[in-house]
Amino acid sequence: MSINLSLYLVTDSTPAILKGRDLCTVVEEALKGGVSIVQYRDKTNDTGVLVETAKKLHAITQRYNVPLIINDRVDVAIASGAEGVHLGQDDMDIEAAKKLLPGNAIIGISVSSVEEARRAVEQGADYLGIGTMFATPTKTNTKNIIGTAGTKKILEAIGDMDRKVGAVSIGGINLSNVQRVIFQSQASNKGLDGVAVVSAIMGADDPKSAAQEFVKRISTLPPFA
Ligand code: TZP
Ligand code: MG
Repeated sequence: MSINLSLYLVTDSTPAILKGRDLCTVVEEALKGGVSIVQYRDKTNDTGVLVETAKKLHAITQRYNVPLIINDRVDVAIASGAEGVHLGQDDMDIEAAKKLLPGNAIIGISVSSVEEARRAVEQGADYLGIGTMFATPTKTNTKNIIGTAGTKKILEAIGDMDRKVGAVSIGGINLSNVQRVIFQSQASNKGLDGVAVVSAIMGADDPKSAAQEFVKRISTLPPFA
């Protein structure tokens, strides 16, 4: 399966972001606006709600032919029929996840250093979520703010490995900085395949038009295949 990482929506179910709106409605608006992949990220609800919500989201993403990725939870990915998982450095390792998931599952992992990135590529990650780009109120317990300079170093290192792996940047990315993020992160041998966004789409008053604006601004990016 080729994965289009160009505009990667990460969900957030907190009241500050949803502002009384329904999660599925907000995600569907973002899909109408052109997000190319969706990650269900929910750090608060219990397992039953996670599976139920993941199934609802999956029914929607399938209509847009967009993969659904589940944050942290391999079990929820399997139970909901989602296309993949996104793991953190403290979650189940990639090799263990591969044993549980179907062979064609997409596995992504968060990395913030060259060492973490090299290890993830060696273990067969399909894509890396590289961050934290900029400090963000959405996730305040981030270890490392790496900026475009740190992101570029990671891209250079994985470009040198000459393996098929996607790369998205995450953290504080919005309509005002997205083009600079892409441009300044470009290494000699690899650029970003996309950007991951939470609040600038999920928290927008009009998530569809926010996504459309992102698509316009990143449309020069080649899709990851
Ligand atoms: N991982 C690193 S930063 C972040 C995650 C999940 C949150 C990014 O949110 P926003 O609102 O796009 O800055
Ligand atoms: Mg995690």
